[in-house]
Amino acid sequence: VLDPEGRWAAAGSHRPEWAGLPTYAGLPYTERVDDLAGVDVAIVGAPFDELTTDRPGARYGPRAIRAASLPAGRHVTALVDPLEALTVVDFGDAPVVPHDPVRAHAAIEALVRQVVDAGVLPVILGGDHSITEPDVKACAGGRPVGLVHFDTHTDTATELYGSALSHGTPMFRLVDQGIVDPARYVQIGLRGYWPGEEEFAWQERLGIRHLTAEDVADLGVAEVVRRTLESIGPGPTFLTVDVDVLDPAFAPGTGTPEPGGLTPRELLRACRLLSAGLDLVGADVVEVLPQAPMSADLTALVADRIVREILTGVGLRRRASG
Ligand SMILES: [Mn+2]
Repeated sequence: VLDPEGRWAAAGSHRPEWAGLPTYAGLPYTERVDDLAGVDVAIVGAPFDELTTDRPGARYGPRAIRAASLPAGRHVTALVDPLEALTVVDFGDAPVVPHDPVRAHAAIEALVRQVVDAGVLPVILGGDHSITEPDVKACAGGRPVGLVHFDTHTDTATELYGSALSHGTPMFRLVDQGIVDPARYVQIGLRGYWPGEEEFAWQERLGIRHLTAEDVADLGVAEVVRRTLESIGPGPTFLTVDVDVLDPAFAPGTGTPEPGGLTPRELLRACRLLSAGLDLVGADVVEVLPQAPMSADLTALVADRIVREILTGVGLRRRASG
C-alpha cells in the first residue's frame, strides 16, 4: 500500500490539501486485491466517456474528483468523520480501452467485481453514465437489486442513434436483463425534454417510480428520502448519481446540462440520508466533465462532496449496527 500521508506523518505534520499525490482524499493507494482485507470501502475510477451523446470529457472525471477531494474531517451536521469511521482506500482506475466500449465495460466490471468479491463496498467515479451497467452487474452478484437513481434523465432508451450501448440506455438494459428489480427502482430529479411518452409508458408499466425536480422542491428532501426508502424497502440496493441532476449553476461541467435542477444542499443531504438508510451494495457518481482536468473544478468539487455524503451515511449506518 502506498500511503500519501506517510512523509508528512513521519515529519510530525499532516499533508496539506494541495501537496502530494492526488489519490482520493489522500487515502492509501493500492492495486493489490490482498490489500483489500479489512477495508470497508474502495474508491474505483472508471475514466470512460466514449458512449456520450453530446459533450465529451467525463473520462477526466475520476482524476478531477481526486484532485478536488478533501482530506479527512468530521462532518459538521452528521458528527462523524467518514474516513475515520470507515477504512477506505483508493483502488485506482479500471484499465479501460479507448475505441472499444465492450472491452472498456468488461474492464470496469472486472475491477469492481474484485472489490465486491473481497467483501468491500465499491464507490465508482465516472465516466459517462454507461458505466453504471458494468458497475451494477458487478455489485448485484447474480440477484436482482434495487436502484436509487439521481438524474435529469431516465436513461431508459432502448437505443440512441441506432446504438443499444449509450449513456442514455443503461437503466433500460439493467432492468431488461433482470439485474435491477423495477419494483425497487426510484428515479429522482427528472426534468427537461427527454425521454418521451414511450419510455415513460414502459417504466410505468413495470412499476418504476420517479420524483421530478419539481417534486423535490415541493416535497422537500426529508419527504423525498422517506418515500424513496419506503419504495425501495429492505434488500441490496445500488445508488447512482448523475451530477447533471444538479442545476448547471452549481455543476456546469457535465455532458448534458439542464437548467432547473437540484441544489447541492438538497442532493448532498439526500445522498447522506439515503446511504444511511439503504442496504448499499455499491454507488457511483458520473458525468463529471471538468473544464480543467487537474484543478479543483466546481463540478468535481461537488462530486467529491457527493461521495463524502455517501461515505458519511454508510459510516453512520455501520456505527449504528455495530
Ligand atoms: Mn444519466
